[in-house]
Amino acid sequence: MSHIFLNQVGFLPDSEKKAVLDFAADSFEILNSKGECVLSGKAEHFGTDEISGEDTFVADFSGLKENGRYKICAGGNESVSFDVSDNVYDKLMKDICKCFYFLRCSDAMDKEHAGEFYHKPCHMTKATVYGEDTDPVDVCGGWHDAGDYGRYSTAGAVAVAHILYGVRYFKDLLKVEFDIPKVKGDNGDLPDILAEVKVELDFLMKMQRDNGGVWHKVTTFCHAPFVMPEDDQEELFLFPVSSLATADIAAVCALAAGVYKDYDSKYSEKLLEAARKAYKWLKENPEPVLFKNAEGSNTGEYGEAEDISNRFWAAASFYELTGEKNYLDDAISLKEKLIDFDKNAKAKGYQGDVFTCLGWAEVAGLGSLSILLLKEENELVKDISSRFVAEADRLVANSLKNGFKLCMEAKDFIWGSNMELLKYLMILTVTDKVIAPKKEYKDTITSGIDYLLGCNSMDVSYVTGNGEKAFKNPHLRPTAVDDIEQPWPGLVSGGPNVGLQDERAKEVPKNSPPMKCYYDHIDCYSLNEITIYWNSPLVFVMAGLLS
Ligand code: G3I
Ligand code: 9MR
Ligand code: ZN
Repeated sequence: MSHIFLNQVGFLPDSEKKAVLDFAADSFEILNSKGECVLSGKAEHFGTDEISGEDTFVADFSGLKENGRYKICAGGNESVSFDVSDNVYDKLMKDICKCFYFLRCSDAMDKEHAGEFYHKPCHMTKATVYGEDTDPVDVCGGWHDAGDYGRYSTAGAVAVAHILYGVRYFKDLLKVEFDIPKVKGDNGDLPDILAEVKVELDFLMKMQRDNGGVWHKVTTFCHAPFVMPEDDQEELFLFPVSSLATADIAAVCALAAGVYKDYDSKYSEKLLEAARKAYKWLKENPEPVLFKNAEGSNTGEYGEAEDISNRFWAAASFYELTGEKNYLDDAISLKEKLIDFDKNAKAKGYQGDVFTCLGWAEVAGLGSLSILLLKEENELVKDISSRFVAEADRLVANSLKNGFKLCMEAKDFIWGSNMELLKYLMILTVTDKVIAPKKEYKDTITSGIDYLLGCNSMDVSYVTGNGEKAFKNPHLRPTAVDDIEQPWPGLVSGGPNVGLQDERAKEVPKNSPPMKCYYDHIDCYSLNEITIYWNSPLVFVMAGLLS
């Protein structure tokens, strides 16, 4: 069967526009909604590559700038309809933000705002402190992490960070409205995005012990079966404090203190106090306290090889907030320490420069985002800037190696590959917007969004409800059991993963190319789960794209 792969949502009028064909066509035509041809051209042969498994032909129709709904036709094949408009991503933006509301835990949801996706109060019992004989603790609130019902401190901090850095870099994100309950601030209602993020911040602060250390996670001992959240009634456990969680909470609360200052000064002070307590704990505990699951427990581990990147993020975030020199000194010495660690690391969970890593494990890049917000020119700012430029150039070079102009390599197709992509798009966005604007960066971002929304050899949009062939079967417990035909819109799939790390994934044909190691099946947690920190980088990237 022949395919015309393209972004199934559509394009901004001034962006590059292309479709990728897996067949040769003498010409292609763009038809408007009346069926009239408004543009034609020839699809150029690109050839094969290492990731897509296709011999590709590229139809460039960047000249199409007029608002409207169109299709592309070539060689007797017709694409899905797509739009060209300044508002083309408005629905997507609302959807990807509203997802966090649908993932709310406890009793923070109401029928008016949740509609058919409402769930009853869940996980309201106090949590047992694992391995200790202390009183159970109230840690109600926050967002469910993903397809499972765990709540994990580092994952939560990173998701919040993507969004709040989005707010810091791109103010218009504060204008996005997505129909959630209003929350009062100092001068009227908080912007929706800050009201939603506050839900997770409130929870993250509850995860802090009196001595400043932060519990790594709160989950049942093992993953719940496929049930609604209110029916998951097993005992909740708070698993041990880690320096990873403590540093991430120090960093994100300092970041948030700066953001909420202008909207709710008392809340900002509370955040700052939590951040300072966490930082003090880090100083008192200079040795890494990493994390391993308790014997027999199978909920998310979120293990990391080092805590230096987390401490670097905390120091950088504090320096950006306070301007106090001791934090800059800390950031500089942690940077040297991380460079040393990185040099000797055997298995690296990332490609490229560690100071551009924006994931749940390596978070030094989040520290870099704080450094790049500084209004001063110092050696650290210069060094981080040049690392971002080098990484952005590496990504542009990657994009020239395949017909999809995708900035990924074969080794990026791991569990959560769509996040690998989105982290790259964040780097390109920051480099393009605040360091060294370049058309190539912008075009590579566009190609990445195109890939996510359907211009890929799976011919699928990886965002639910967005695109005619959007994936429909996320590994997401409520979706599995709620008897509603479609999942809620705006969920980002983990995406192709050559590791095929679950039973159902073994049904993917052997030796499939990286881009095709995917299956839209509810069982496929290693290919098709959703998480808060796969949605959050898309919020950042879209905010940049629309600014
Ligand atoms: O670091 C190695 C790298 O060196 C190697 O080249 C590559 C090849 O497979 O693998 C890399 O490690 C992968 C790691 O993610 C990188 O981030 C592992 O194989 C892979 O198993 C691991 O997957 C993580 C998964 O949990 C299993 O631990 C995902 O990143 C992470 O997003 C996911 O998180 C889960 C939570 O545990 C529970 N909640 C849902 C959530 C999403 O699935
Ligand atoms: O549903 C779980 C998913 O959220 C996790 O990412 C994944 C890896 O930790 O585990 C899933 O739960 C599976 C469990 O680990 C093993 N039995 C099957 C569960 C999914 O049906
Ligand atoms: Zn819950």
